[in-house]
Amino acid sequence: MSTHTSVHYQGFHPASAPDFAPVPQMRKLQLDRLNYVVTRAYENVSLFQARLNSRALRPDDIRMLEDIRKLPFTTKADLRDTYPFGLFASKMPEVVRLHASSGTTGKPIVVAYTSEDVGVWTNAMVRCFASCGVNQGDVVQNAYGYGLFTGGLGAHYGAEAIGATVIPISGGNTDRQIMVMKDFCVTAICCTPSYFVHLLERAMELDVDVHSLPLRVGIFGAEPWSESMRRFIESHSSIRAYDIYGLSEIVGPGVGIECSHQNGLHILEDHFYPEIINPETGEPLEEGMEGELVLTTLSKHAMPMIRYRTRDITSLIPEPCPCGRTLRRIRRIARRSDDMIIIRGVNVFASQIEAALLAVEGTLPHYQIILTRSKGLDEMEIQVEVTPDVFSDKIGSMEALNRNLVYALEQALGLRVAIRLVEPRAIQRSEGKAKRVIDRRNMDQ
Ligand code: DLL
Repeated sequence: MSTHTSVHYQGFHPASAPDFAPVPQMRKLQLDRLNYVVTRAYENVSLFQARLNSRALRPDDIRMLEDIRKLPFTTKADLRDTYPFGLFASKMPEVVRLHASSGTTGKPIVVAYTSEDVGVWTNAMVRCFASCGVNQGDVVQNAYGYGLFTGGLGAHYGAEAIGATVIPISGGNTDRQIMVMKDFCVTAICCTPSYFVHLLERAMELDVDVHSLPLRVGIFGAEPWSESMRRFIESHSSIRAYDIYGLSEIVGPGVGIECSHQNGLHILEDHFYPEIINPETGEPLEEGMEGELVLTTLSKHAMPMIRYRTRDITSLIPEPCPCGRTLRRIRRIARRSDDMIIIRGVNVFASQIEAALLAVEGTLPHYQIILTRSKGLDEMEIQVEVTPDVFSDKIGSMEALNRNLVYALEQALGLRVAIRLVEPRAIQRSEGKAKRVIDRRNMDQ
């Protein structure tokens, strides 16, 4: 019999100990690591050194955590301007891995890892899997893309390190994914939420009853998704759908993860220090207020990121989480500060549209927002797929659904928009991040 009294936290793994560290201990660790990373960046990254010098700042001016606010922000433009290796703090022989993110315009951004950094990332991902109840004995189908995208290898290393059996299937080849899911007794899947919805629909077409499979956990991220999407996924399968957050510039997946309470994402803040700022002024916001997430890497070597402006909009949740983790939580990321659509003077986000659409019975979570410009005026049309029942029913039910949707969207957006109901499968499926907005405004002038 054990002489220890053991506290049983759900989803605990030995690597998860920092998740439950007392807050003062965590703050001390963060300050120590911040001092190290600022010194390292100052000594090795000329852009950072020049910026500190121009503010007459030295690394030892950082005496407490709040002093982080004195430091300059880093932006995506900095990564582009110094492409490819300008922000590296390690010499190439120490770099064991490069990843890149394509972005929507221009050159990709390149990110680097030493072997210690790969260790940090793996540690973060092990804790993410543990938090979602994935452990040794699980069979993990990793359908995030392998390659320059961080999703595939990030999830792979974490799943393998926790002792699960990993199936490195990558994205795509949907019929084979379903065969593997069934034949290999998969218990957990990692992919984008939009791709999982596609897998569910294809399984149905192939007469595979997903409810009867051992699949019980989904770890979904890399794109915004809504609570309504979670309800759709959880009711069309027997899984619990967890939100995972991350970005290449910081590490990849594993910056934040939900726990069994599925109410906000814990930031692995011994590695990634979060702040929320007003995106217009750059001023820090009080806990609980919504703004732009700014992250500082505390333990990476090859590419320390100091006060990186993610453009992701969220807020810190002030209340402690009932799971016992002391790591602070952010609310799910529903939008980015740079993906706002302005239509006739009204600000609109794709996530608001998704939530409104899915609240109306008869629609499927496949939709696209088409922006056009006619005679100098911006127009928005939302194309949304309807269920086969609605589609094959009388014209009357399509018209009624259209009216309901126009009303639901008007309530949600404060704007009357055109809706086009399309047949199931009319909207192209993606294997990774879904493309929700098609902007033809500059083509139609
Ligand atoms: O998407 C890393 C990742 C892979 C995260 C797999 C989760 C799972 P990037 O391609 O650099 O990296 O894109 C990062 O995607 O700034 C967010 O805008 C968005 N994003 C990532 N996760 C979420 C999420 C990966 N859970 C950008 N919810 C980020 C909403 C997300 N948006």
